[in-house]
Amino acid sequence: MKTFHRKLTIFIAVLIVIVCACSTRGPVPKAEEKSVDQRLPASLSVDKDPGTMVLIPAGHFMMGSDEGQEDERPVHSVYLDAYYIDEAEVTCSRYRHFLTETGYPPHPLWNPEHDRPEDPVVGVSWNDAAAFARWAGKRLPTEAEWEKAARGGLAGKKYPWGDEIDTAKANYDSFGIMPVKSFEPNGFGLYDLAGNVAEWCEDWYSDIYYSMSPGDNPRGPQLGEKKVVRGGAWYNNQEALLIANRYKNAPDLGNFNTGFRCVQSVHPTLAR
Ligand SMILES: [Ca+2]
Ligand SMILES: [Ca+2]
Repeated sequence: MKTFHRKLTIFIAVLIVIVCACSTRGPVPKAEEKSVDQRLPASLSVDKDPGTMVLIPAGHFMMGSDEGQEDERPVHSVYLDAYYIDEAEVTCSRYRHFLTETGYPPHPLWNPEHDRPEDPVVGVSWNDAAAFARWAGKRLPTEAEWEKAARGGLAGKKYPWGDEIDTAKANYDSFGIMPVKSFEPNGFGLYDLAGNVAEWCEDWYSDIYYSMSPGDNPRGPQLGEKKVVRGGAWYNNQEALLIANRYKNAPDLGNFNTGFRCVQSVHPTLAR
């Protein structure tokens, strides 16, 4: 009888352990996806170009707008792997460092006597921006990476902070460039996605790309004539600053309105 009682006690104990183990198991795939991002540092900077980069977690977002221009339609779901993006536009100070280190030829609008160090660099062609990014061990953002970053974790909003805009929120309708980070950051801690200087993206531009875009880490059309430019600039009106607004320019041309920021893919060793 004693033996029977002992066996019964052991059986109940084992049963309790099994029940507890089962009840503490959460939804496994979701928990695993989250834990990869949780192991990554929230921000980092690289030695060559020590501007702060912010982690944008892996996941889906809705890209485009059904209320904007034809090339912003249709709104479609896009999944992106985690990546890091510069919190600010590349400054004159950062660009000067690149020129000094590499001997890369300065663009025609480069004017070190008059350029303030914390102003975003302008006058850079897409080729110049891509050369800077390569040197820094970074790259230009895909159009989807730029838009996800600009949305700051909000869904379906017109601007990086919401639907209303005024000149206390961004540099537009103004008389010139302002130092980076002159306005509040968005929900991801990123500055000046809307306004100040427009920003080069990696992708070739196509007005019909959204109707054929892959849903998983889209990289733009294979070929094109112009590169995507996003975010609007200091001289633009508020319509140009809409997150979904798409613009483009020839890759060998620079102007007074366009600069860039860089991204970096999550290094496999960091994600482990
Ligand atoms: Ca900008
Ligand atoms: Ca447009």
